[in-house]
Amino acid sequence: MKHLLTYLSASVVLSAASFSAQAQFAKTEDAVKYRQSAFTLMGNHMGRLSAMARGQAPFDAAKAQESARLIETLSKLPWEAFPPGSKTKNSELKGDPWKDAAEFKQLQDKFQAEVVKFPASVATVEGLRAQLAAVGATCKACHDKFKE
Ligand code: ASC
Repeated sequence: MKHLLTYLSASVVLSAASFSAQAQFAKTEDAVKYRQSAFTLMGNHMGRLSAMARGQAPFDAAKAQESARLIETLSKLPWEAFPPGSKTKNSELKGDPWKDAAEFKQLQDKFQAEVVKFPASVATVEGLRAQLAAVGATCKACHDKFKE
């Protein structure tokens, strides 16, 4: 019994180790889905904020802050889900973010630098408009280079 338990706990440790060695995704398509899920959710919340900024939805500071905080959290997720070569037919990638890794990282950093200011900037509709434009510009800079 003791040997069995030792064996079982060793296997759990080993499979956990091999899971992390494969970087969190068993298949390339899992990584693509993971990063696209994060982008889809960010896009949804950017859309809610954009509707308030344009007056298509009533401005609500609490809702705006909730969306801004979610975008801040979600903005951290996609980047580990770009394993080398994960340009698939579903991936909407253009260019080569692995060859141009420094530029890809710089575009992510600029995006995150604006996103961290988001929650504090949406207390007024003017603040929301200004920071939505700043964040959107960093989305666009990366999309222009790397998104189909
Ligand atoms: C958004 C959104 C994007 C970016 C991009 C900025 O609101 O969903 O993908 O801003 O359109 O140009």
